[in-house]
Amino acid sequence: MAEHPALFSHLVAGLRKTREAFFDRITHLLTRPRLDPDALEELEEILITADLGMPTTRQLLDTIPPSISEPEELLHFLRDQVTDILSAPEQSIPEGHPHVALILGVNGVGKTTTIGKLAFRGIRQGKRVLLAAADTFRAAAIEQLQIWGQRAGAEVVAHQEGGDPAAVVFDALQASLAREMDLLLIDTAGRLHTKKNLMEELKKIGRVVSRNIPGAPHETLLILDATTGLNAAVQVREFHQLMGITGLIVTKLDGTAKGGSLIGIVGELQIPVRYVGFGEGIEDLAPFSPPAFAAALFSRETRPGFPSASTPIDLDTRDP
Ligand SMILES: Nc1nc2c(ncn2[C@@H]2O[C@H](COP(=O)(O)OP(=O)(O)OP(=O)(O)O)[C@@H](O)[C@H]2O)c(=O)[nH]1
Ligand SMILES: [Mg+2]
Repeated sequence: MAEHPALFSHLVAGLRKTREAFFDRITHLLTRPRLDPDALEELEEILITADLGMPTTRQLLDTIPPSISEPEELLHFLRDQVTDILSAPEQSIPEGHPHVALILGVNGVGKTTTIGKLAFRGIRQGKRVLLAAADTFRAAAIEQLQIWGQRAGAEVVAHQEGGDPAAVVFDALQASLAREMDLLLIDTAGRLHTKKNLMEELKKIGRVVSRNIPGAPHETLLILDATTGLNAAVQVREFHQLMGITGLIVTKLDGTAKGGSLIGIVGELQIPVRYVGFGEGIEDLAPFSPPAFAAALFSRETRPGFPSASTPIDLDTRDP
């Protein structure tokens, strides 16, 4: 599809910092003539520093076949392994009409911005998209979502600040049925996974959704800020335990060298990444495709055998 090459080069650009801190170090390491134990030790250090975490680092190192002696071969091997790790979790998404996606995460990770981007994407695909302003807690959160709604061309259901988020969600569910929406995106207030009462509020929202639309929410998406690195794993565990996270969206990849943490988190927790965000603009979001992500990390325009930024890579285009 026409958007793929452009989107891919956008992703390559967004991952620049991670690539510099991680894969450029690996390619530097590979200027050694042979893969001796010293080189492997250095590789281990690079992977750990890049926030892949111990289990995933070990997994990668332990699977390097002894037959590999050429540095270039190692790079190909690592790229394939990273693709495999990222592809491992099951990725099935139930159909729904409207398709209801509940968006969760700790404060400031990019939930509202991501909803704006997702809405824009859906509308560009010809969908009818409704947004639910269920962050009634933070001042100006409702207005912020309304601004994103305007930018994207999506309608917004909102109540007053301080209102009951579950009541907003109820109204939005009814409206999305009545107005025959294709996609309902529910914005929620940022909350720390350690705050019990706020986490209970999420459960209540979840109950309202499932009672009003059978099979919904079709997706419960946890937003992670890539700058948090591997420390975000605890958020995934806690939110998953409570709400059953079906997918992750990793934002702010453009501002961090810690993009490698995504590999560690997926490797360890086996929850698929659905989208990645790499900028504040409405188009700075790509559906997550493991081969495209691995290729973007390892892409070397001047190096033969590596996909360049202009190589069309099939980015996944599943809904929403
Ligand atoms: N560079 C960059 N900034 C981002 C990205 N996504 C979001 N942001 C910025 O992160 C900040 C917080 O974004 P919000 O969308 O308000 O985050 P939130 O999770 O809704 O925040 P709360 O509702 O307060 O919990 C804003 O300044 C966004 O512009 C991204 O992919 N890249
Ligand atoms: Mg928000």
